[in-house]
Formats: sequence, C-alpha cells, structure tokens
Amino acid sequence: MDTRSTTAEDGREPGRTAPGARRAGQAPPARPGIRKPLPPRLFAVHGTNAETRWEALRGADYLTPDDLFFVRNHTATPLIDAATWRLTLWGDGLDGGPVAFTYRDILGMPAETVTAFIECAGNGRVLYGEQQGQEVSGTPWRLGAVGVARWRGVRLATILRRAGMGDRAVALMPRGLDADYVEAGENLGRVRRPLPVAKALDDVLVAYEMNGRPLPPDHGYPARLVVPGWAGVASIKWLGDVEVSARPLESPWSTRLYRMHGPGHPPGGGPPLTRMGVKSAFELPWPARLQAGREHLLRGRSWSGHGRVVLVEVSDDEGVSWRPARLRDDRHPRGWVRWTFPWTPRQAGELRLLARAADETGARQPGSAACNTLGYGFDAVVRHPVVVT
Ligand SMILES: Nc1nc2c(c(=O)[nH]1)N[C@H]1C(S)=C(S)[C@@H](COP(=O)(O)O)O[C@H]1N2
Ligand SMILES: [Mo]
Repeated sequence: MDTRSTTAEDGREPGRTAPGARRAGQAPPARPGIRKPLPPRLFAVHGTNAETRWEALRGADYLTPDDLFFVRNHTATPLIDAATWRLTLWGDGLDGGPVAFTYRDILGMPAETVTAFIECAGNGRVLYGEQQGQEVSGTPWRLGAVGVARWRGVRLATILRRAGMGDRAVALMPRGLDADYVEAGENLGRVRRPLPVAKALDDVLVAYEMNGRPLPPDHGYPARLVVPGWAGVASIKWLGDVEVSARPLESPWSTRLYRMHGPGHPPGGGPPLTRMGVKSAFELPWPARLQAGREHLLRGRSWSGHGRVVLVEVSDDEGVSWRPARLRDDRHPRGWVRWTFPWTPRQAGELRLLARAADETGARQPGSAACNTLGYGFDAVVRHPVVVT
C-alpha cells in the first residue's frame, strides 16, 4: 500500500542541514516542518520535533495550551483541506467494501470528550545518558514530550460499527496522511501502527477538537486518534485511513520501533509499547536557580498511563527522606495531577530535587529505568539540578 515515490525530505528539516550550521544560542531555524511559532522561551527544538519547556508551564492551567503543546513529527505537518478530506475504512475485516466518511459525517456523529495526556514513548530519553550513563539513540527529549488536552470527537468504536466491522476483525492499522518517513535512506512508508481491536473499542477517540477548538494543523487537523494512556505514537495524527483486518498486522512502528531492544530484552525486542509508566516533573528550568533562606513554592505535575496518581513525594537529600507534596486537582483518570511543595533551601550550593509518584494501581517510579537501545520508557525518579544562590 505504501508508495515509494515520495520522501520525507522536503528541505525544511533542520536535522538534515549541514552539521555546525547552527551555532549554540542562536534561534532555531524558522521551519522545522512545524507550523506554529516555536519561541525558544517555550520550546526546545530537536530536528522536526519541539519540546515543551517545563518552566513555561509554571503556574499554568491544568490543560496544556495549544501553543505550548509539544510536537512530535516524523516528517512535517501537512496542510489538509477538511472539505476534501476523507477517513476511509477498508480491509477484509469489514462485512462490506471500503467506507469513506467526510469531515461533516464525523461532526454529525455522537461526540464525546476525554481529558488525556499524550506523551512520546521517548520522553525522558536524554536522562538515560545524563542520569544513568547509558548510551541510547533518538530525539533527546528531557521531560517535555508530554501534554494534557481536552479532546473532543467520535469514539473509534462508533466509526468501526458504522463501517461494518465484522467479528472476523482482529487488527486495525490507522495511518496518517503526512509524507513517507525515510530513516537512514530506507522508506518506511506513512506513519502507521497496529492498534488492537480491544483498545480501539474501549476508549479510543477520533478527535477533531483540542481544548475547545478545531485541532491545530500540528496536532492532526482535521482529525487524529487519541489513544489514552498509551505511547503517543498510537495517537495517529492527520488520520487518513484505517485498515480493518481479519489477520494480525504489523508495521516498522510495531516491529522495530517502539519496542525495547538490547541487553535484558528478548531477541527482536520486547512487545510493542502500549501503556506509559509513572512520571513526575518540576515546573522549573533545568537547572533551576533558587535563593537560599526563603520559601519557594515548588510546583510540578505527575501522571501515569495506568491510572490516577494518588501520591507524590519530594526529596532534597538524594532520596534519603521524602515528604508528601500537596495534590491540587481532581484527578482525571487519563490526565495528570498538579502538585505543590513549599521548600526553603538553607544554604548556597548545588543539589538535586527529586519527585516520585505512585498511581492507584500501585505502580510507582523506580530508582532507575530499564535501559534499551532506543531509549523508550524512562520512568525513573528524575534528579532535577538546582543551584541555590
Ligand atoms: N501521522 C502521524 N501521526 C503521529 C506522528 C507522526 O509523525 N505522524 N507522531 C506520533 C508520535 S511519535 C507522537 S509522540 C504523537 C505526538 O503528538 P503531538 O505532536 O500532537 O504532540 O503523535 C503521533 N502521531
Ligand atoms: Mo512519540
């Protein structure tokens, strides 16, 4: 099904410009294939991707504003005309032939909203190196490849039913309309990843609104999947078609990418990544600078792909002692919780602040994360560097 004639190289990807072309401290190139403005105050740009700066979330609302939400693009944001866009369902798992829905059809179906985080499976990747001394490859996210939005759309289950999905169907393959992804000269085709039917029928949304407005182009306009709790790659943007199959399906995003590879993992990698682990982040610059001898109200957020966060604790002595943070929100089961922690550093010097969370299923953050060559799933307690002045 994949055409091999187009490539991801559209000349706008700064990751492909000559090494050294960008000097440290210089503003990032204007067009990493992302349409919205990426002021350095709000984002760190990595190639075709933009990472939210946690200090920009300081004191912000529960929902990540659209203009602050991280962007993970394999290639570049396409501009799609909703008037001619179609969502096509096809494959031998349908009782009839292919079915195409228009934007208007989708808007006319019963709508639901869900407040959920989307988080890249590689969020925290740079910490395998910085904190665990392990070498991994991939986009060097710190902790800003996550955001929470209120998504509105139609349940994928509704669309599958209207398309005539039969009992034979065992696998789905949602696919984006962005350009083919070319990795080290190999064309992997358009971004697509198998989605188990059980998850699709449970809580997956075909979303057309983010935080009360039509999806911005960078986040999947006119429609994207939202797969709550799962690695962000499942939440296919610019959704164009879904294959409904009577046989299991695979793609490079389920066989090679988004699996744990390396020592300690099965040959060929662990199972395709699904739920995200438990994480916490301070709404502070990296490193943070704070004055000694006065009280600071530290703020942060914690989240888990397994369920509500019920406990967050903070340590300023390398994890010897922990004190509970105050949780500030009614916890959305698929979102995050904001917390505060009053803290008075006694003397000038360098130290690390640690935050750790536990969720309602009993899942907690480990002291170290399970290393894997592609650097997925960093869920360890993060040591946030602080300079006390
Ligand atoms: N079509 C398409 N869908 C995609 C991607 C992509 O590059 N193309 N990136 C995926 C990945 S890896 C992540 S983490 C999320 C990021 O969603 P966001 O850019 O809206 O934050 O989108 C997913 N959906
Ligand atoms: Mo991702």
